[in-house]
Amino acid sequence: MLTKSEQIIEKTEHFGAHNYHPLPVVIAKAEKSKVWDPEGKEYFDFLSAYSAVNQGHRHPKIIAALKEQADKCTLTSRAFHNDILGDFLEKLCAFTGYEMALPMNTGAEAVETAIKLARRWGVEKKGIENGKQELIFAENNFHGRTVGVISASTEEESRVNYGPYLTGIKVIPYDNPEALEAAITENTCAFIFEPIQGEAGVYVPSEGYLKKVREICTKHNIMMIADEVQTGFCRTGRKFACDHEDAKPDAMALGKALGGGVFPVSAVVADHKFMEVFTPGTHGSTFGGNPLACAVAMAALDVLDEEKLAEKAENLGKIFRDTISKVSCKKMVQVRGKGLLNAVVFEDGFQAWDVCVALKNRGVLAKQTHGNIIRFAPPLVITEDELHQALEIIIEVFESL
Ligand code: IF1
Repeated sequence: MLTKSEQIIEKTEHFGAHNYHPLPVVIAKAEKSKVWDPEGKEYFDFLSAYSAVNQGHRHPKIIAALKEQADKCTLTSRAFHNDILGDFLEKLCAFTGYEMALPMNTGAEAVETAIKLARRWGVEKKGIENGKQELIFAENNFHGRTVGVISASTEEESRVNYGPYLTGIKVIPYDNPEALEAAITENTCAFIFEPIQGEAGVYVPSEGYLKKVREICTKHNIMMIADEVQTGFCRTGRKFACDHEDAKPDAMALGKALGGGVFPVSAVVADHKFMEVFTPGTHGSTFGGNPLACAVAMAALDVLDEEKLAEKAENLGKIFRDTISKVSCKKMVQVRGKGLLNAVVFEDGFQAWDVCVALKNRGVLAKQTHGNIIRFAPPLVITEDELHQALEIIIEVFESL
């Protein structure tokens, strides 16, 4: 007899496209920093849906906002105004410190929107001939799955046989200001990058990199565009990862935790002098800015402020890295990260998958990336006590390697 979890996995694999290889665990219920499988086994969630659940699973304030809005109005499209979009945009602008916002749904759409913003700005404000625009990206980036965005990817797995790709893209080494400066031409519109590279294995650039990027972009009149989809909304111990160096981008792509783990909500924020290039009919989305998304996102932003989740991430992140760095495990090479976006790097060729399975069996859910790296990113509402409980399990598993 198959267990309930095994039956569910079998059905999902049978009817679903095989574009994922998940850990063999089924989540049926979730609350705060914990999740449960159909058999009732409890787990600490150390992935947080790749940082989309910063506010914790099913935060009561966010769920209440969802329910209240669901009883009033859920979708209007942008052909008409709705009575909550203005409030949401105002709140997002206040939270991020920008003059304007353009709402979309997923992170990849936000990045696509940023690409369109940069290309159009290049023509209309910088005088680049349409079709000649260039964008600079960093090696080992991850910005989503659309054809446009994977055109900038250096990950063979993400790109394989999906050509032809976008042109006008230059890819430079990350954490290398000289390479950025050398890649800029008169046709360059923007440098689009992650302030900490998530999928690359929580790769934190050298101190001062973000400031230098800011200086170079200003000097050469190109847009500095930060993809804060994963690093944003308090995950790294600040509201946004660029805040660590007070390096304010010209535009940010936002997503994931903007929807509080409840609803897909994304956006691009920028000041008027950039955002004004969008005119009626030149960009849009059926669902972008829908009332349900607005209500959820406003509650999600409130929770980040009210529960001081940036400070919490900063403090708990230190405890996490301090504790892990003292573990005696010969296969472990490094623990790195900022706030509660952390990764443990094992020696080359190490099969971190097996460690993730062992952690799962002990009640901690985490996922490996690039074979030998495990990301640890619990919901920011995890308590210090819960963090210590989870660390005990992680340490036991690491020491048994
Ligand atoms: C998957 C990775 C993380 C992102 C940044 C944009 C997007 C993402 C910096 C696109 C999305 C996701 C997508 C998800 C897994 C996850 C991921 F491992 F694939 F790379 F977090 F590290 N910019 N990241 O990290 O946002 O369109 O997905 O809303 O399974 O593809 P999206």
